[in-house]
Amino acid sequence: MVYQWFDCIDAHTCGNPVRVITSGAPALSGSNMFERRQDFLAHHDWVRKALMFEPRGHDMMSGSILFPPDDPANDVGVLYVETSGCLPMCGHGTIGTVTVAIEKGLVKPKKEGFLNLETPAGIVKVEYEQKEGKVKWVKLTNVPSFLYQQDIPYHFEPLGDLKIDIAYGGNFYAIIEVQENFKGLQEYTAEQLITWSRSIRNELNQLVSCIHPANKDITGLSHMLWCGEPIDSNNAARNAVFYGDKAIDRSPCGTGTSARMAQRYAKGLLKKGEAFSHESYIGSVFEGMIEEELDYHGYAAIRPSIKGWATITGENKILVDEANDPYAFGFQVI
Ligand code: PYC
Repeated sequence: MVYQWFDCIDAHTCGNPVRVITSGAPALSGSNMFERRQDFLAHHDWVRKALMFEPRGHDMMSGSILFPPDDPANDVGVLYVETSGCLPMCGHGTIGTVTVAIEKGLVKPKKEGFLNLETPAGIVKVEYEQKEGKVKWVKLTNVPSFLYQQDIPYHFEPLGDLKIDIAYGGNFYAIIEVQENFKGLQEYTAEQLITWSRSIRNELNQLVSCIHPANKDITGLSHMLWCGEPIDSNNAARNAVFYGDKAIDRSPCGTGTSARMAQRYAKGLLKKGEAFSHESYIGSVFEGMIEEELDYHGYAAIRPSIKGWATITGENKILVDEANDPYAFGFQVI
């Protein structure tokens, strides 16, 4: 019978939750974060469900667990946990995790203002600024990101004929730009976007096989990115990312922004060094930039950076008590 306390520090990145689990999480086997992720999913996934799902979490909940790095040249390893599973990479999760780790002294950077993170998707370099104890901003330089497939014709009732792009930015994204039969996310309710996303994602996964060119175990279209007009016309664009079964990202989504920048780069709409300020559903903003152009397994890829902020909201001591709680391992209402 599981009886386990977990210490967590709760935060949010531009509106989206990040729960950093600081004690109670299992030790994992594997020689890198991708292998540890596989071990976690195979043997310890109850921890994720207990801490992300209701009644201890909610539909948007996501978080992380920190590990010592495999390569001593790096600062820390990060496992991302959320309602939909363990993402290879999470941008808002990284910004929140770094903010918590630095402000609470969980990680001692080898060089002040810089961290090298080992994530399941690869090495992510981070810069941050701390003033009077508070981390003001975090900028991450993401894994290679690329347009995977372009202009996939797709008929969807009630919208009609659509053209959809698929791009990778640490996760695979279907991107639905404003077009004749999709007027922009501002014209629809969050409920509509969620319901449509679920069915389009299912069908696209039957039509297109998404397999990462360098890691055949990173598969599947997991996220839907709907585009629209920015609320603040100073920003380049707005997006709503659907993930899990019911969630719209409250942040502008780091891996989604990376995927969208890669898509725009491949279409000649964004150049190296050009700023890309990306708004979320609630109007919060990530600053994106193409740091590097690269040929990645035959794809015209980029290495994007994403800059944003996070703030701690509380400290949380959470109990999972199997003997006394029928919902110890959580539930979802879908
Ligand atoms: O920021 O990369 C991100 C992310 C993925 C899912 C929710 N947020």
